[in-house]
Amino acid sequence: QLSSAAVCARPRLRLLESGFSRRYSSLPQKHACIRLSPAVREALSHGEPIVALESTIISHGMPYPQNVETARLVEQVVRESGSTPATIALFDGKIHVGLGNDELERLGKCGKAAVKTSRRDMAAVLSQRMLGATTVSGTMIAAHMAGISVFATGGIGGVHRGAELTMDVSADLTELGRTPVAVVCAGAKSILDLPKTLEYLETQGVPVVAYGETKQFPAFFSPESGLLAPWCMQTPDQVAALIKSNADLGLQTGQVIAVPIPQESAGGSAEIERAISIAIAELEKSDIKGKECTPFLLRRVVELTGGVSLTANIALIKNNARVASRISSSLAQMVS
Ligand code: PSU
Ligand code: MN
Repeated sequence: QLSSAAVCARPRLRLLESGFSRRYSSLPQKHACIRLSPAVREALSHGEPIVALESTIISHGMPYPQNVETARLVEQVVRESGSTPATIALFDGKIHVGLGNDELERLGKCGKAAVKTSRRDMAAVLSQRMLGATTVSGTMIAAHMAGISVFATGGIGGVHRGAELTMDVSADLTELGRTPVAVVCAGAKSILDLPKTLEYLETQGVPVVAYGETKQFPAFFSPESGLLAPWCMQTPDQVAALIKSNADLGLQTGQVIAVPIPQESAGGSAEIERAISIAIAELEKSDIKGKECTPFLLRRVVELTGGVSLTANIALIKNNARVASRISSSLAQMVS
């Protein structure tokens, strides 16, 4: 006696046996909820390099209009370094991979009224046809569905200070443990507990790579955190080979490629660290909880430094986009 689920599964099984899945598994047509931009579709179909970009950084990470300007600049950097940018956000019940100018503008203007969307929120935002800005975790899910394996952002979420009481651990970290996308970032902000963040990434089986002439895991605004990174690599080819080996092994884990902020943009880091301490003290006195914590801290640090942190933030994102674009180019050549 076959269950109805087994009966329904039969035609699909036949398709699998006929090689359907093997031939088409990396093409996203099978995901009806994805809408690729023409440029991204073109790049995917030719095996050309692509870099995914997140959108929470636009809606919740920076004020308008710098957020939209930065998003455009970052896309330009990706193009100039040889890859196609794919900024990801949720509009009208679809995952948009590659945004047009109007969509970027809509997202930037909407700001915090957009839903900050991590794994937990994806299905709810899509089903309710809301405007969703994807975090690192949400962007990784969408990038992987679209067949994109390199993603650039500013910083990843992590284990929050005091997590031993609050259990506030970013969904970015568990996503890195289950979704094979390389996240190129400037490490994590010292609003977080960085030693615990590295411990948690080890538990999740995520290789963390310090990129360039450094042995340390970078702390976003500062090139140094005082913590050694488990791996160090100096070239895009080395990182591309890591990503390829991970796939060859069939591992479903992502990678953190941590690029120190360029020296010339790191000047304000002492002032920024002071602002971070103040912002954390304010957070502790407030009743802000959960997913509102990170946006609150990001906003206060920008305000307290009078924009110094914003300038550094923009510089490091562009730098990460450049590195990601080169890694993606190297990977595309390696697998072609
Ligand atoms: N850290 C930053 N800038 C950001 C974020 C984190 O320095 O914009 C955003 C990213 O979208 C990240 C998310 O995925 O915040 C993590 O939020 P939470 O800590 O609530 O998991
Ligand atoms: Mn959290």
